[in-house]
Amino acid sequence: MKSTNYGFFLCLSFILLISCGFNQSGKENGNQAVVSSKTSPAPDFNADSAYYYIEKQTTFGPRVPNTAAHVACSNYLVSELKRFGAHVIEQKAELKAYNGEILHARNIIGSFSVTNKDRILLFAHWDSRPYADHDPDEKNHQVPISGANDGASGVGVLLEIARQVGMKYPEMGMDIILFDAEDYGTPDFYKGDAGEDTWCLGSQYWAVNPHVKGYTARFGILLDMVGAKDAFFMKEGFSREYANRYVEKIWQTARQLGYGKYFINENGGYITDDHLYVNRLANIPSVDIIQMDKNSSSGFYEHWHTVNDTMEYIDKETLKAVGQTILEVIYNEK
Ligand code: AHN
Ligand code: ZN
Repeated sequence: MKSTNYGFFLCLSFILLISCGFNQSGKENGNQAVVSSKTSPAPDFNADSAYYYIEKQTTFGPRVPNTAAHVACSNYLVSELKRFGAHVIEQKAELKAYNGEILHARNIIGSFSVTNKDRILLFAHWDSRPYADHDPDEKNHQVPISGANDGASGVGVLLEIARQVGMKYPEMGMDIILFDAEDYGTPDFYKGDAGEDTWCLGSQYWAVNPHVKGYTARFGILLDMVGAKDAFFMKEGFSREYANRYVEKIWQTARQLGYGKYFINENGGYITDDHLYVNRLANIPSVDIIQMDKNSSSGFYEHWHTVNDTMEYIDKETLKAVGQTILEVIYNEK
């Protein structure tokens, strides 16, 4: 009698074990596989949290160098990174703009596992453009932009990644760099003689003056304009040229997570962005995740460099697709 009872319970627990195992093995959603959190070491990216960080940045007003809003926002970004447990360095630099103006710039570097030699670098620009020079209304061309997508979206996603990394460290060391003075490039209306390389001043400075002597990373990922509804990211040209292995890894990871409608499996054009200088001057193979659209008049998303680059057009699903893909890449790198 006793032995039959044991047999029954043994059998029952075996059935329970098996059914639990099936529940954990990831479900199918249409034909897009959804990777279960149980099969991946990556934490869940919280898009509400990223959205909040984006909105918060815009409340300071346009983050244009040499303004009070710019200083206030940089203090906020530094304090958030510290709150998440990062070791933070503020790299101050006086940078010359296209018109000769001196910009009081700050690159903000947040590091996790500083003694680990195997590192991943994530970056975005945190300043916003002083001119809406692509606005359909010419009266707006001198108006600074809110830059919810152009600037704040990449930073918001990186802050949420920093929060997650602070709670559970990946195997790799990690640095997040928020570059300044990316978007102070020569405006279309400028009649004077502008020099070369007037965009990406903060990253150009950092790439030749890294925050740590001899700094390097296995690879880098730049997030630029990653928050628009129905955004799509093509494989950018310089990224393919310098870091194709990582382009493939990122786009494949996104597909596996079911985000193939955002990460299009097609080649896009070449864009001068912060990653170009990190690739060329710092020799770190870096990928730009950026919304380019060769069918739009600007070459980018609809509200690029207009007064309408506001929170209204920021979409949490896009933030989730980008943030979860990056977390997946980071936590599976050994
Ligand atoms: C050029 O227009 C050459 N580069 C633009 C890069 C950029 C501007 N990213 C955000 N705003
Ligand atoms: Zn811009």
